[in-house]
Amino acid sequence: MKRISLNVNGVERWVVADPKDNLAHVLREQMLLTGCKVCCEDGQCGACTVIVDGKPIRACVTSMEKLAPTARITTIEGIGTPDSLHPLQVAWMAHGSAQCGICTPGFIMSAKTLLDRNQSPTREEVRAWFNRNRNLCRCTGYKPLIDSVMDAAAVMRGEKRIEDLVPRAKDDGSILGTKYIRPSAVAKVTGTWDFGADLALRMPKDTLRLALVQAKVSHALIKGIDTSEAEAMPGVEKVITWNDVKGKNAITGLITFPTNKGDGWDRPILCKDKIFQYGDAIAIVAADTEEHARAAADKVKVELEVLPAYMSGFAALAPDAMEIHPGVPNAYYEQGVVKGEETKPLFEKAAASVDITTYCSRQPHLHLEPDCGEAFVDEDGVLTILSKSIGVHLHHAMICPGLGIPPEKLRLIQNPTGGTFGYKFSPTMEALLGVAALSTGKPVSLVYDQYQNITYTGKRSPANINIKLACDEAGKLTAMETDWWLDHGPYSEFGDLVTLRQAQFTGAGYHLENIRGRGRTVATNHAWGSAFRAYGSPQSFLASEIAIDMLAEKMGEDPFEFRYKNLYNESSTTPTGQKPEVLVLPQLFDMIRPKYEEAKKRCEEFNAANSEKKRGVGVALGIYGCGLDGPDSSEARIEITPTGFTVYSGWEDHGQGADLSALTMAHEILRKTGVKPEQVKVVLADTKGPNGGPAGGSRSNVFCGNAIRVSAEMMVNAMRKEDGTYRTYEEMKAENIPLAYDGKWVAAACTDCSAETAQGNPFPIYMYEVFVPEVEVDLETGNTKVVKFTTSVDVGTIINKATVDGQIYGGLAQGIGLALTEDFEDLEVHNTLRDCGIPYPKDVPDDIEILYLETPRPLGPYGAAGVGEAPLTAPHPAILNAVYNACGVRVFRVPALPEVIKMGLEANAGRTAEGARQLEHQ
Ligand code: MCN
Ligand code: FES
Ligand code: FES
Repeated sequence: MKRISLNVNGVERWVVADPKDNLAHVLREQMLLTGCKVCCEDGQCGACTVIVDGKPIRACVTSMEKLAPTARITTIEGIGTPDSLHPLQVAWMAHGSAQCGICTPGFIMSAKTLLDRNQSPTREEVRAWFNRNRNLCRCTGYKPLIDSVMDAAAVMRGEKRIEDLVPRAKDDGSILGTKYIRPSAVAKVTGTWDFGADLALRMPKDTLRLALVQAKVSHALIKGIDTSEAEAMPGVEKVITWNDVKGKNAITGLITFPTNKGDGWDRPILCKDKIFQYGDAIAIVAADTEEHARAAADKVKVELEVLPAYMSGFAALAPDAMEIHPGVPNAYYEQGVVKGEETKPLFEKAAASVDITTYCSRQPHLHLEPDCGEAFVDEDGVLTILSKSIGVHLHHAMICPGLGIPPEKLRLIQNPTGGTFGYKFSPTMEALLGVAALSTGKPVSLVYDQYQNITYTGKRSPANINIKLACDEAGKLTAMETDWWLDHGPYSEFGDLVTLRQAQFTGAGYHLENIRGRGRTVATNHAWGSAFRAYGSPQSFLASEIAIDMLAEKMGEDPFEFRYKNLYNESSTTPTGQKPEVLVLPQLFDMIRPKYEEAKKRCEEFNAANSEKKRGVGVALGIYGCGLDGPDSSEARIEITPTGFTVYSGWEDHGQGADLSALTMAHEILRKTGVKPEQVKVVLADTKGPNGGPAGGSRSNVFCGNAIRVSAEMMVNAMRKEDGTYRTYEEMKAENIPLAYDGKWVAAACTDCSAETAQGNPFPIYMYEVFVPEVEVDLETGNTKVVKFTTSVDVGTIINKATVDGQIYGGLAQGIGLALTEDFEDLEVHNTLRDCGIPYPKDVPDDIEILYLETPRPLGPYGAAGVGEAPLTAPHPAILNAVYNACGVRVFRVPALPEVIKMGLEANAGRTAEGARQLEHQ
């Protein structure tokens, strides 16, 4: 320990710290300057960037002893306050650049050092700067961040006024469809938005810090757990095992399909007899500090009998594979598709057909904020769990029986959340926090490091899909056959649903009336399958959007026009036999056609001038439903207060902007009373409040939005006087009129899809998108980059323009990662953000063009659909189709790593040489 003088934000201060400790730790934990966020603790993400003597420094890898005694440190807390914001902070808010906000302070600090040196950077210079300083963002696709820096620079040069950056309400006071700023933006850009790890530092003194004892193998029997040495370690309060769990000690997946062969209670809270996957929690150590808890966790001895690990669907389906859950076959759910005529005769008389197999990877979510949470028992004896949950009511039902407490004694609240992209549709640590708080009787906190976060949270379920597609002489699709399996890891929660998604979306978008297919959900010992943005559809579209490209080629037609003539028409139904709610695909194709033609020309010109690199353009369409599948509903409540209104909604915020959305949905009706947006307060995601349903399936804008709209209408109706004016709060009270209104919205016409045929009407509303990327392939190395991305999108009426733009940019960036770099397969390799292939700024093009069609949806609030998942439905087959167009290499699996493309190039070259030889012999 050493007494160290630090100049922080212009003030000389003293700390007593370990010189070996890192600056981020000291700033956060000793000085409580939690605007310095820590996500990777490995110099990979830039979230912890602070300024030291004018340079951007990653504080997590800067030890205290490395700091010069004269070092002047600036943190986000030192560059602006809510009343006096730096131009970068205003620009960040104005462009919706703080989505989840976990990366925001780091980016702003990094950008400040650039603008302090150069007030006129080019966009490329800004991108290169962020890339060099390892600033990562998983939400925005980077483009809005560059826009923000350019605008801030213009303000600093005196060319723009800061107030001109701030989007305004329309003349009539409405904020619908504007770029109005989200209520949480000021806190996010000033570093005061307290994420779970920040909150952990602000918990009461007696809070116990938790560490997990986790499995280091993927499949084993537990023969014994010895906690004695750990219990004697310094600071340890308790070592908790399965024996301390009062309930069923299992998390239920709420299986809704009677055809599932398991009972849904296959995921232990704390493992008792068996390890099912790497990282499984075996015990929890509760201690006075995190360091003590982790040190003691290392001393828990677990005796194991290691079993063969089935790390893929291929392995788990092998005839000699043992049952991962004894008594339940590894292929535990089957889904059929039966639509229209028998397909076999149609294939026999087809003019052309293709038969391919595609494999979509175990894409990791790579949200930057590691999983974290807190729990305590409140003064009413209610166990209260704070976490990143994006389904507080859902998780309540999933974990309550396992904990063994009555439902009314459990409350879940969502913390400010640094991105989830769906992994938090599954409960992660909620039950562990609950068990620890109950068994110690003290408040607890648990914060994963990035390694735990990556290795022990759910992933996208890999799917292996065989698809056959046929067309007639006119190039019209006649039949499709599919056969697939989906590797869902060891836990069945929602496994049936993602298997059903293959039936719902493979071949979607086309007039395709005859389909036969069969798929299975397979248990393996790899990471458990959780929801991931566009849930299930990237697997489907990888198959059908490559197959249709190949069929077009067989028919000698342009892939764009071949698709165009096969799109949904007035008489079409979806693969599940549902009539599309709007017909927009032809218009989306018409809008983007000129861009496609320009792109083809650009690529031809580039290719004529270059021999070492080749460019190509691809196309794919993507569709996704808004809703949970079948019957679904949402509730909300609006209360009038002396100063305005409070909106209560279950709308969980991953970073997509639920606060602003709930405000906009309510204000659009409430504004009739003269209320301003800033007078409407929003309270979200608490099981004590209304059940909005989970923020998954791009459903919240439609479902929570409608429920809020209904509540607002009820409120306004109650406030309306006979003369058409509105009562005040005081008048409502004086007249004894209720002050709060509960709205509910139900998707009344939706029905479940059958397990045998997949036929049904699962979603009330769909989102539609067409993807046209341009790629450049290095013929020597196989290295591929996306140089431009154009997309046309219909997500109904736009509720907030900055939000929707941001959702699309961010989703496309994840699609680029999915196509080219991201994976979670090898536990030895894929365990950091960088090694899992997360795209840095240089990996995502700045040239992204979005063309909007706003077709109002009859059932959408103000005509809106959702948007979150549309951009990740099918950007990756579009990219693979572009790779083929560029260099003739067909890749059938993602990620299409350089070595895969290189192998294809070499094989093609071999084939070409062989062909030339054969010609010579003729
Ligand atoms: N929206 C809009 N106008 C429309 C449609 C939507 O302004 N016509 C806005 C909504 O008001 C909302 C956002 O777009 O702010 C997304 O709406 P919606 O598609 O209904 O999705 P949810 O609110 O239910 O959010 C979940 C969705 C999903 S399923 C994942 S996964 C996801 C996503 O959104 N994860 C995200 N977006 C994310 N964005 C960030 N930054 N971080 C994540 O983890
Ligand atoms: Fe420091 Fe990631 S670079 S937390
Ligand atoms: Fe950048 Fe979420 S806003 S990671």
